[in-house]
Amino acid sequence: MPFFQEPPRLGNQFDDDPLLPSWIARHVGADDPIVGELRGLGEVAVEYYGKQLLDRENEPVLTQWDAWGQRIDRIDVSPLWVEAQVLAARHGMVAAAYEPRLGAYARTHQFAIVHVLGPSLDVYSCPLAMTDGAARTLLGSGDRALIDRYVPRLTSRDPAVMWTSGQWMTERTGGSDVSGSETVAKRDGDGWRLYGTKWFTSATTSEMALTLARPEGNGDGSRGLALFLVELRDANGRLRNIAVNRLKDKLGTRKVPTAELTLDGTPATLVGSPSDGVRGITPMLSVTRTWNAVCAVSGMRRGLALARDFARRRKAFGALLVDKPLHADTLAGLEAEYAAAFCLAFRSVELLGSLEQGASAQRDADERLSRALIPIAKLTTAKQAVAVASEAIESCGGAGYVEDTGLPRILADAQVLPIWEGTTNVLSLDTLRALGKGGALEAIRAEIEKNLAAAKDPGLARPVEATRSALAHATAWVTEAMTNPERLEAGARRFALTLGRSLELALLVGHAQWCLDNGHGPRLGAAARRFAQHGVDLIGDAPLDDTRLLA
Ligand code: MFK
Repeated sequence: MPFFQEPPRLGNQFDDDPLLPSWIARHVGADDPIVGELRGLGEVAVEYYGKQLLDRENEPVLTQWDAWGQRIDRIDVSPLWVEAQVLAARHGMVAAAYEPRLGAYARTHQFAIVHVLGPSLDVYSCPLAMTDGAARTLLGSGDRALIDRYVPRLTSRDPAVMWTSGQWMTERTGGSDVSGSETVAKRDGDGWRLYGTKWFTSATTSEMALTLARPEGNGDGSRGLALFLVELRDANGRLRNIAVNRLKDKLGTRKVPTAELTLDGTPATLVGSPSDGVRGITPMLSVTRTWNAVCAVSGMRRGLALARDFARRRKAFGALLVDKPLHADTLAGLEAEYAAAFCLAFRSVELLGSLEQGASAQRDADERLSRALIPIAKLTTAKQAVAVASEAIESCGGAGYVEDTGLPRILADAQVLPIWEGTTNVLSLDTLRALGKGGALEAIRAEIEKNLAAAKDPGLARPVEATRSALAHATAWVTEAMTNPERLEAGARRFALTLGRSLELALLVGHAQWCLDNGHGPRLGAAARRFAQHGVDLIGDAPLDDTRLLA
């Protein structure tokens, strides 16, 4: 009988997760009904992983013309995406965040669902993230008519009622610097109409979108942009003066129907004031960047679940891979990165939840912390997601590089995470901007110290020391670099990543101590020690003259 390798399999995606059950027990309660709900979803995730593999080759198709020559621009998504829309609504992947039962922990509930189920839904997280961001932006606008018309749809659990929303910011002039946006908004007797080309519009099948455009007569730059809401189709399902020029041929997220669009008199509704649209859309950015961090950790988790299982099925050189010291060492390092990233992503989630509830006496401090924590969490976890995905597929050997195993998609899909919603460099600069508002660095230091102070176990002493030392170095560096703008900007990424990794280690230490105290075992202490060993402090100036020679 010739040898055939068994493929890696998934177990229940809630029970098998080394972090989520203890995090829920600590923050929501081990007896809360969401534990049973998440366990049920852990099985749904396994079922849909199987469907995902079968659906692997189905991609969105754009049909621009019908048989009789009419321009129709219809996009058909993959069969799994059709099912994902129903699952996402029923399981409240957006709605759970807006439901009152868990108060400030509604966000933890929502993102736990996303974490368990999301990796089996072929990046349907993309339209959901933007839908959630649109609901939050409209609520923040205070415009009663818009809130009453759209928020109940965006946050519905009924698949027949729920709408998704896009977010159209990127034009040919730029995705990071949107100040040169060329889309013009003109006002006629019927209201506003938009004219221009949107270069990268994810999930074009959504029913509505939030977008930026420059009202005629407004000045140049981003201040002259305004925020608009577009309903894509009329009552007959026809696109409202929108042409889909083509779908993007992307490295990953291939199930997401990302398109180039031309708007030629598209009716739109102004959201907020007729200028300062970038500021108007920032609630969307905070929500989608939090989604990005959670999707980064859930992607890591999926890669590791498969790599761990493979190591228990695959024999080489006379033993299972899991029993080979070097293979076990490699997996342990990846698990430590995942554990640290999880803590930072879910702490961002918790802050978002407590800010949205509004009543906290801590509100000002939370606001300062959250403004800095969101870009830091997004950029740090996205980089980890790519590194972990790359190692996870490598740990499956050649199978990890062969498309019909489904494994290469994990890496290709992870690679979008440091790019969309703000690249690592753009978010590093955003971190500096957030710290520049005052009080944010102190809020980060207080957050780190609160978690380190909880550590009593002697096994956590080294991680505590590594965190304090990295934070002190980062604080000293930024204080000094502040006087030299070129040095500050050049070192912004190393600085932001040092804050990110220090926060991760502190939060991991805090959770490890809680686990020790509450019967959840010593595993996270091991993760903290291993993560500290990987290095937290990335500060260190590269001489600017060398940079000029090299770049
Ligand atoms: C799995 C998850 C899936 C997620 C869905 C993915 C969908 C993918 C579709 C896309 O990729 S859409 C494109 C995403 N593009 C970006 O995220 C843009 C990246 N660029 C930036 O973030 C730039 O920093 C930014 C465009 C915001 C800079 O613009 P400006 O014109 O230079 O704005 P400016 O002057 O810095 O900020 C304007 C105001 O907004 C300021 O307020 P004030 O006027 O009161 O001073 C800023 O403080 C404020 N602001 C800017 N960024 C903020 C913010 N406020 C809060 N949070 C922020 N992040």
